[in-house]
Amino acid sequence: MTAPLVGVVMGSDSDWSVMEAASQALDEFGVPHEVDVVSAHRMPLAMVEYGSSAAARGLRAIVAGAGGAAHLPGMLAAVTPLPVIGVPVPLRHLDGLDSLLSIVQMPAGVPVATVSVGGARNAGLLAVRVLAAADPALRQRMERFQDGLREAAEAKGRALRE
Ligand code: RP5
Repeated sequence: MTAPLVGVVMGSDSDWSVMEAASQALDEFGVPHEVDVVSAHRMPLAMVEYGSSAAARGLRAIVAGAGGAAHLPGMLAAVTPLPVIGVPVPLRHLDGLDSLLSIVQMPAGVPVATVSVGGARNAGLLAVRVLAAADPALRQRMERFQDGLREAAEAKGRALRE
């Protein structure tokens, strides 16, 4: 089995229906990754251990999703030098605004790259770009993917004009 390069973690298994899209994006680009529940509030010591050992275990980026008082991405960023991409998971109340603000308003010095509410697919794609910066073959796959986006948009324009 190939060693994972990205960790996709979430505060609860109830986040999986949103976070699955990050894992799918990584699969599309053939990026080996691991998936786990790492709760900042319910298992704080395991969360610190996960973050502080991530780089030494060979991970190059972490995608972390959480909802409500969404402290997981920020706390991981506090204990790892790796790039952390935060996904605000929308819950039943407040439409994910609480999750977004909990993740995005980090103090200077401890960055979290925050995607849109529910934007797990973009988080996965951003992790691919992080890896692609030092991997020409992966960068080429990303360029082909972007070509596909452009071609699809152009085709829609053509269809409207016809
Ligand atoms: C957060 O609390 C999790 O990330 C999840 O979004 C939310 C609710 O968790 P459950 O009560 O569904 O386990 O920490």
